[in-house]
Amino acid sequence: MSHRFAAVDLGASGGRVVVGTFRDGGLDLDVVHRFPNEPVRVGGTLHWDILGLYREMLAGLRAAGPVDSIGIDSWAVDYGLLDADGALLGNPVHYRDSRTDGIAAGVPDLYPVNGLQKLPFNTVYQLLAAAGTRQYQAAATLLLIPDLLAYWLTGEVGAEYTNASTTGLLDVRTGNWSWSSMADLGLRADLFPAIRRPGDVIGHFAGTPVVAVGSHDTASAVVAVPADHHRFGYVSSGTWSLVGLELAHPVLGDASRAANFTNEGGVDGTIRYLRNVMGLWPLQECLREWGSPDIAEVLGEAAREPALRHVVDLDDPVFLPPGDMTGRLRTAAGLPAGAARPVLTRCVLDSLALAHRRAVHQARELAGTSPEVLHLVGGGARNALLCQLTADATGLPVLAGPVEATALGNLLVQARAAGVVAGSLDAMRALVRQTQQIVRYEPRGDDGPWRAAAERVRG
Ligand code: LRH
Repeated sequence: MSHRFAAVDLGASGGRVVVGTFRDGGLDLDVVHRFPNEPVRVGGTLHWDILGLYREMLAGLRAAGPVDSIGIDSWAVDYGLLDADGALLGNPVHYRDSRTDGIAAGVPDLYPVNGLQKLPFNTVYQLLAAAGTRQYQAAATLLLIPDLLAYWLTGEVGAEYTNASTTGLLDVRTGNWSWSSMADLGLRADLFPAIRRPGDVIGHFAGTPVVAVGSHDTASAVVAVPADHHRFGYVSSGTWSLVGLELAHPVLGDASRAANFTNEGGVDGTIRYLRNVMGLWPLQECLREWGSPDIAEVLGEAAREPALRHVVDLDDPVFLPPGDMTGRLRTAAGLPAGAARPVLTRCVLDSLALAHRRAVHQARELAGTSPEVLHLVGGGARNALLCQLTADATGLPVLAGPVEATALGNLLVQARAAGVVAGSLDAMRALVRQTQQIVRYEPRGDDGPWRAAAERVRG
């Protein structure tokens, strides 16, 4: 007897619809539809093309054919506003838009309540930036992106917990909206629908159940980390690198706040204790400037460059917005205008490995646990140079894969809700280990050059 589920997985640079077939204890993945996610600048504001994404999602679901259920995940923090008739009020704004510049600095510390790192684009700051607009005043409901798409499929509103935990308005201690934070900030509490949990049935689309999953893509990716014990760290590697640990309880102390570590809600009441590292975004932007050359060729050139010659602090917010990434990298690294493609690529990858190192070291200190391995999941697991450099920089073996961790985590939560796979996170991870390809990278060389580079970058 086999069961098929469809995962809709939207990343900042592209989306996919993946069918997972569970049969005789095995699991096959089939990416039935891929599509680009291209933001659109209108009237000076950077938007998501949400209707285009919805159209592609429908095309993917058609290509998937009959399935037992559908689950949707996407990047975090962004939202659409509905009016009282349920119509979308304007296109969702992209978290890389400049409307939130400078907002976070003026907001009182919410860390003891939300446990969230201060990223300029957290939903709470976006809402404060939007609070004076007529759109905000006219809104009846706020839906995060996967909840918005699920609403269009089913007509049901709600706020999935893992993604709600990235808004800055969820109380990490209770797992429910922090009405007091909303009141303190003067934000409209009536916009926020009830919280739903991964595994809940949201509604139906053409007779097929739509099931809440870890709708924050990173939450789904962490479900599919193929760990066989609890002493592991992870890097969910894509446009961002989300680097951290899985914990049973949040870490809310001053040192954690100062290091800007976040306590995001995970599946099954876990805490995703992590930091956002700039990830492959700077490289993606360079590739766009270079006219999308063959990535294997670009990485091959970079691998032949000397290590750690040019490093920058990739955590610097200067790298957040789109456009002229090569220029910003050259300025930060002190490179001449003519700096060649291999030099810049190597600079980004060495710097990213260095940022992984820093986040892993900090997580270890702040949470007081020592990971024995680092699981690197997501698209970055295909990048052998990045995986090796991350092993070298952190001094930990890197277990790379699965590449489609996010879609897998989405599928596993659906399969569990349907009673097709066993209940615990450990059991789901065992299935990932048995069915997916994992590549191991051992750390090479000594720590000295990495330590020196880390000092150069951070002073
Ligand atoms: C990764 C991600 C990350 C968020 C960012 C906005 O796709 O969801 O976890 O911080 O996008």
